[in-house]
Amino acid sequence: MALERTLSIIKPDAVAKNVIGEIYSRFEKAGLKVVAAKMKHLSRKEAEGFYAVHRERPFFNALVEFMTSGPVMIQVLEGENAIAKNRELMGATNPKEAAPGTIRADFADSIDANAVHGSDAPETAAVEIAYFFASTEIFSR
Ligand code: RTP
Ligand code: MG
Repeated sequence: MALERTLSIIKPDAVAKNVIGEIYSRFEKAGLKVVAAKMKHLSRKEAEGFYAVHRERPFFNALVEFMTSGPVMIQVLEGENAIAKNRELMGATNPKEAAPGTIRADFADSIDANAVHGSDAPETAAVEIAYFFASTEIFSR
């Protein structure tokens, strides 16, 4: 098993619901460590750049609108199998399909307002982490 890093974002809906701590607690209980974190209100440009892979998708505008609607909490998680482990904790993209006990099942309202983001592969994790954090802002433990 590999020690990995992944980028996690607590989206505006979950920040507004005041569940940052509850979500961090799930990361910690699963053995994931928060090794970098910042709260930020994304500009349109930042959100568009972050989700550039989805540029041509029909939901792109709604996604950017939503991601810029309020502050987000951005963190790097580190641990064994961090990428898959985080995706497991998050649950399916659509909260209606998310397994009971997952973050999206418990805190998400819709496929747009779905509480969290998590990198989906080692390559995207590396790009997404570098998008928000300088290496001096990450504290491996
Ligand atoms: P994320 O990137 O945010 O972690 O979510 P994900 O991997 O589970 O889903 P992805 O396919 O990467 O889509 C990114 C975000 O776009 C919104 N979406 N809307 N209306 C739709 O059909 C639709 N599909 C995706 C979701 O908010 C999703 O998190
Ligand atoms: Mg994705």
